[in-house]
Amino acid sequence: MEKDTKYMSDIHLGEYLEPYMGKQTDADALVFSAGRKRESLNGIWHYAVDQYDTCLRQRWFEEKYTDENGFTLPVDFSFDEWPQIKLPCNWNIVNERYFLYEGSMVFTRKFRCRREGTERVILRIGAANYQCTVFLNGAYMGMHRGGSTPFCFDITDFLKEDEDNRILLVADSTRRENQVPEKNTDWFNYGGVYRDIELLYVPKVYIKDFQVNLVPDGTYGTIQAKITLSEKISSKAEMKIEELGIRQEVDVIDGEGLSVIAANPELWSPENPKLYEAEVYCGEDRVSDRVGFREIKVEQGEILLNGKPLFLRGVSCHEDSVENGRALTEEEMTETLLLAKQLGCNFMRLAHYPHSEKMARLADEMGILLWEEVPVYWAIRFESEKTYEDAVNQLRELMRRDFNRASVIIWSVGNENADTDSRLTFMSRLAECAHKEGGNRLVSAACLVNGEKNMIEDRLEQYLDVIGVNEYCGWYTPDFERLPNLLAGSHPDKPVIITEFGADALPGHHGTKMDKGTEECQAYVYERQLEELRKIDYVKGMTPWILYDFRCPRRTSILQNYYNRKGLCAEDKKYKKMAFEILRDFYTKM
Ligand code: GCB
Repeated sequence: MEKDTKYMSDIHLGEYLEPYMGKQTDADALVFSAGRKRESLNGIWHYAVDQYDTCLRQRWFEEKYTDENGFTLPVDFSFDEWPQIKLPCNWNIVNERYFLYEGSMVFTRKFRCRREGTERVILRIGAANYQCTVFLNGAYMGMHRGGSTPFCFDITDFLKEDEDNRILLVADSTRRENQVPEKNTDWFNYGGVYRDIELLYVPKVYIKDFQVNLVPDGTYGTIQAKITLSEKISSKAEMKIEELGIRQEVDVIDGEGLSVIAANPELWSPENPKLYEAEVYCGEDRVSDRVGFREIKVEQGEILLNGKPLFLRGVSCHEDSVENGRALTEEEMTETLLLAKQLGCNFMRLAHYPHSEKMARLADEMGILLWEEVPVYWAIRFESEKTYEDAVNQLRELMRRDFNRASVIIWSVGNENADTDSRLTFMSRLAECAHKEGGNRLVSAACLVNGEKNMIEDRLEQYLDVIGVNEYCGWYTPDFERLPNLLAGSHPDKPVIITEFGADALPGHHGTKMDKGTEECQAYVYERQLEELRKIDYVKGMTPWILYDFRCPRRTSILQNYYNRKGLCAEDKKYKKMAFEILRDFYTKM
């Protein structure tokens, strides 16, 4: 990028974003982070609303206070005098004035960094919605697209030792046409840097990625470990799982090492979520992870976990809280998982974007199987290659982040997308990528029903292992008789998960089962749905919509008050609607 700032001309540039776009970080830049020396940059930052993107137009990050001749320049920022905010967070919730703000917000702070010897320093940001540009000490590090996945930059060469470093982030939550998701969704567009901001300290040559899993060959007797180094060198690594007596030397050739080890781990399952500490040593580096070993597959219409048929007693869930928006605390995540357990669930659908990586870690610990999804939601630009690159990168970042999570058994490549040719090409490519890079998981998508034929029929099915079906009989489709007809008239050759059904109910609002918006009406929809779904052999799971009410700008009726009210619980996650008990009863008697 050109350095020189022309104060008067820069602000008039229409294409001011262009120069930033060329330096986009992606899944390949992610650095394995578990078990590493790290330092948190969470905490107090200074911030300013930057509605017109002046920081990027005028390059505030260069912090130029005088010109070449020493004349004082006018500046439109005061980094260290700006108000303070505690990151990570969603600004919409932290300050009521920004509740509906969508656009850029600039965040900055100073930090000191104590690097030892030749250590390198990687900046890792857990998530920033949607676009985030990153600057350090006046230099542009790069940008990231995608509002829910982590990203990394090696910032070593720009760091100052023993003095303050200035970091500056511009998080831009603008909804745009060419993004994933698009402009229109059914959830709240929370802005901000809302997951952990950290520095990872790594040796000069480091372990870039470590993937470990049970080999899915039906023997449950082999573990596989894949080690990727930051450089294409040859070396030796060691993989240890003390509890299993494993200490295995791994040959690393051209930066890659693969080891296949005979072992008999206790298998991970919801009933027995057994985890082991796995460590890798290579040169000066060491990483570790708590991992479970399990096998998932589909055979003859059954979903098999560790060889045994499984019914997925699930529920869908958004990442949303009254107090914290999408920046859930670990306590809130635990509360959500416990709520699902109370409901009798062994499975959750984390809709419609990657939830926090902590959620998957907690699910590993607590024994809840997961469906994870990328926000290829409703209508996006399926014909655009740029949009595809964005979508596939988000998928790859998610898969890389959660590769070692035993709980994650399904990658979903999207939700409710009309069955057009361009969508088929787009999403089949995503499914292929998930099969190739996603480890031992099933690939799915939440598909629409063919309404005209009233059939489960979508051309994408041929690329999926399990078919997700969203149907709203009794709600959006008022005629309930369509449900038995739909189920009886469809002959899918793969297991089906009913990924959505449901109805809105305002907590505490009562009436008859015919009164929309009452708890009785929602409960009735659940009763009728369960009565029909239980009879169908090919239905191997369900994730009704949804565990708790969540904020949604589209929902403006008096009963909704900007909330999607299809929750089984109210937005406080405490109040349980009548339908909660109906589903709980169904699941616990199964
Ligand atoms: C759907 C969507 C989900 C919505 C839900 C609803 O089919 O997949 O994102 O929130 O319906 O409540 O309308």
